[in-house]
Amino acid sequence: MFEDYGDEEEDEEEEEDVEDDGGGQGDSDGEEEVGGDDATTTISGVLNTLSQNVRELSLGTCGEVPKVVGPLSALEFLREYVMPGRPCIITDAIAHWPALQLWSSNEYLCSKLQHQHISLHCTPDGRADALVPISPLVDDGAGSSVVFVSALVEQVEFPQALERIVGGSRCCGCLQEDDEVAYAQQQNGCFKSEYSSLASDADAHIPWATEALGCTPEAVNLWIGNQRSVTSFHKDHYENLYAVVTGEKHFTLLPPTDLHRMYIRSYPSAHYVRGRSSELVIEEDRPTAMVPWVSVDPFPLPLDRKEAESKYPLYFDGPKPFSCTVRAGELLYLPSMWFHHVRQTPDPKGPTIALNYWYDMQFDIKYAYFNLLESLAAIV
Ligand SMILES: O=C(O)CCC(=O)C(=O)O
Repeated sequence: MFEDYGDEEEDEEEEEDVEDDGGGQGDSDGEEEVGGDDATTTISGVLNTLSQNVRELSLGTCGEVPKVVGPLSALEFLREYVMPGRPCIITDAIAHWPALQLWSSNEYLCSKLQHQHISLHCTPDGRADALVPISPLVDDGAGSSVVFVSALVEQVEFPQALERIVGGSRCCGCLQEDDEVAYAQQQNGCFKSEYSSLASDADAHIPWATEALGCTPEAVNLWIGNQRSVTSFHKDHYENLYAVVTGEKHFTLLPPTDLHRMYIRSYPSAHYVRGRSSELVIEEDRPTAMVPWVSVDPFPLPLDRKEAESKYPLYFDGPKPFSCTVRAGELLYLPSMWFHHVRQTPDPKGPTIALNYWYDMQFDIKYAYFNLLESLAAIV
């Protein structure tokens, strides 16, 4: 996720270009009108019109993600979903996986992965790769600033990792609000490496998707989390087939044509480290690096809601996002470049477990249009 918005140099260049054009981010007064109404004469008006047209012509305006019975034929998948870039939930596509029965048993998982070390992503509150306000060490009068923080990744033997994820290390066996949150979410094709002993429980690829997309997956990732693990809004340069095996995942989705509603800004990058009492503390990256990231949190705390609405009106006052819950046994097709924010509800007996297949996207004319959009959105 981290590198999805391009490298720093490119972003610095983009910002310089914006300044050269005389337009600052968030300054719509500088926009030039060319005559006619706002929907066709200002950049933000044109972007809103594009987003609305795409909904009306292709995606639908109700914000629902269609559910279809699988497995799909390669042709139907390509024609109905991949080419128009429309998400869908496919039922009955993974019903044959032994994982659907086996992975709701923590004992089974621990026996298969008894001595296996896995990468565990640790945060104080479940928000990895997310924006966090920090207070300066010295009060310079500027108040707090916001940094982009990555999780601390620890190598832990699977049985201990699972215990930390589900909160079993507590005497009552349940997670407390002030516990740190552990999320197994290594995104480097970990299913084939860290979890190779589970390989026979699920397919190595989704056959009709492989046929439609003309390649095997670039990465297959396993996700094991709890109700406090949240993935902040971002997009990926992959076609994503996301299978839920236990529990439920709640997706909030926006199409690439809503980019201007995401308020992408550059933030200093930071990471969590262990402090003196082994608590997680934020350390800014040195040398300083800036990460372009979506500013919008779609679910602010009730106390912060008003402020969020006034800072990000294009998001909160605009068309509602597409949202869906993907249940155990279902497969979500998440088209490349769609913004997604993910929450989860665990299985009553254990964590939420999902397996996702990232297929390379086509870097074609749609991608070129998206880059154009990115440049335009930076001006408004
Ligand atoms: O399941 C999650 O927490 C995030 C999934 C995601 O971002 C992805 O599959 O690209």
